[in-house]
Amino acid sequence: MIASPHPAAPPSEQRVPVVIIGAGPAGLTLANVLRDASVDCVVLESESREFIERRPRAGFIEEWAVRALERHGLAGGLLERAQTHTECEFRLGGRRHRFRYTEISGHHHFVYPQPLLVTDLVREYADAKGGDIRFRVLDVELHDIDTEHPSVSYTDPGSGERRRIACDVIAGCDGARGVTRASLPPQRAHVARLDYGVGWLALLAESPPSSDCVVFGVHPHGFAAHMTRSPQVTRYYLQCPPGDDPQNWPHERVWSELHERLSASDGAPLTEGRLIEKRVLDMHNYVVQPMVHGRLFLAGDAAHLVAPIAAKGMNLALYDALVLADALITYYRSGDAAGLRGYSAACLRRVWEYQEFSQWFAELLHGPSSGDPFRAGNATARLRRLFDSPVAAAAFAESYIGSGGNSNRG
Ligand code: RFL
Repeated sequence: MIASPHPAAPPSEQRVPVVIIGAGPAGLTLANVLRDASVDCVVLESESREFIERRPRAGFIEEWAVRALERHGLAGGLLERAQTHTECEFRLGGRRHRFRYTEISGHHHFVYPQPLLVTDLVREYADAKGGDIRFRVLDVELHDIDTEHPSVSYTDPGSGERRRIACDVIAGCDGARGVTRASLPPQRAHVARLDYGVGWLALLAESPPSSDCVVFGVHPHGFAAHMTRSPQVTRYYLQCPPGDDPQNWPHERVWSELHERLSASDGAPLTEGRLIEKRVLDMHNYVVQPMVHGRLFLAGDAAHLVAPIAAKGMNLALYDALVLADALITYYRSGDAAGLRGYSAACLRRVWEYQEFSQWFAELLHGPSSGDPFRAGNATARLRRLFDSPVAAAAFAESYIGSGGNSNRG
């Protein structure tokens, strides 16, 4: 793998060791770590800098991931501004059940909106380190990924000219709807997929949090959740039919269902606010196996999607990026390609741990409203066990905070 020396690139063509497609958490983390190790790379991003620095998404980052970013000097803003969360709460039958996972596991979550993390990572890579990142590129295409001479071409948004970059490795970090996964030959792309058959209405409300922790509402109408994002903005979810139209959920209906599904006799009422994001996500997961095809290394959502049930996707994206960065740096320093050969297996182990937990957790949340008394009974037993059995509680805490299984990356 990656053994033979490259011919010089034709003059019209640029050449770098690594082309990274996508400037999300995975691509930007990889780019920063490679740049620190003097492994040259170019990042190609289809959106503008302003757009990616505002795109709302994740908020919950696991402690191991923050510590790994910190070791690479990438957690300054996060450590300064993030909140920490140590507990979550389940509400059902009008009662609150606190789950103190930090007390059990010794680890906590950091809450830091994804756009802030992306802003920090772009600033560090492009402004502080002078890294090459090209925004608003069009029509990215991958070439010869099965050969020792892969390349990436794209249309320059300013000149309209087609450009080509020859490289050793392409890192496919372009998310769930990118071009890299779609470039895999169909006979080589083994995609394992799970559809939950439910939708989630993902909401961002311009209102302060109504609880000091994540609240999961388990209700016969469907699941609901409250998650802090910042002192001014709160994320809410409402289970809905898959493919539902967000227009079916006007302000009054959203708040009435949230009040109903998150009600607790001894809980503070929700603070309502203007809904600034309202979209329906059809809950599904997928995993591409293996995550490497020739010279194309997939990372993050390009390789696997975990429905945001247990807030895992960005954490996995960071994990992949750190494993890939380690493997590439070792390869360029010593010629040792073992890390690159082991990349897919190393990542997939954690990916499947997180997928399994997400599915288990989804059933706990969705079972009671499934209309199937057997699933509802099982889900209730699952939830009760968390509060009745210290062993079950410890297992849940470990998976929820993501501290178990593989060794964590530095
Ligand atoms: P991203 O963040 O999607 O970044 C991919 C980048 O690639 C660009 N791109 C292209 N660039 C060039 N050419 C092309 N053809 C391209 N096509 C796309 C895109 O513009 C983009 O900039 O992928 P990455 O880096 O793998 O990161 C994954 C995470 O973004 C994702 O897993 C999380 O947001 C998932 N997620 C959560 N994860 C957590 O760990 N904790 C959470 O609390 C959490 N909450 C969430 C979430 C995802 C959500 N949605 C929207 C599905 C909450 C929500 C509502």
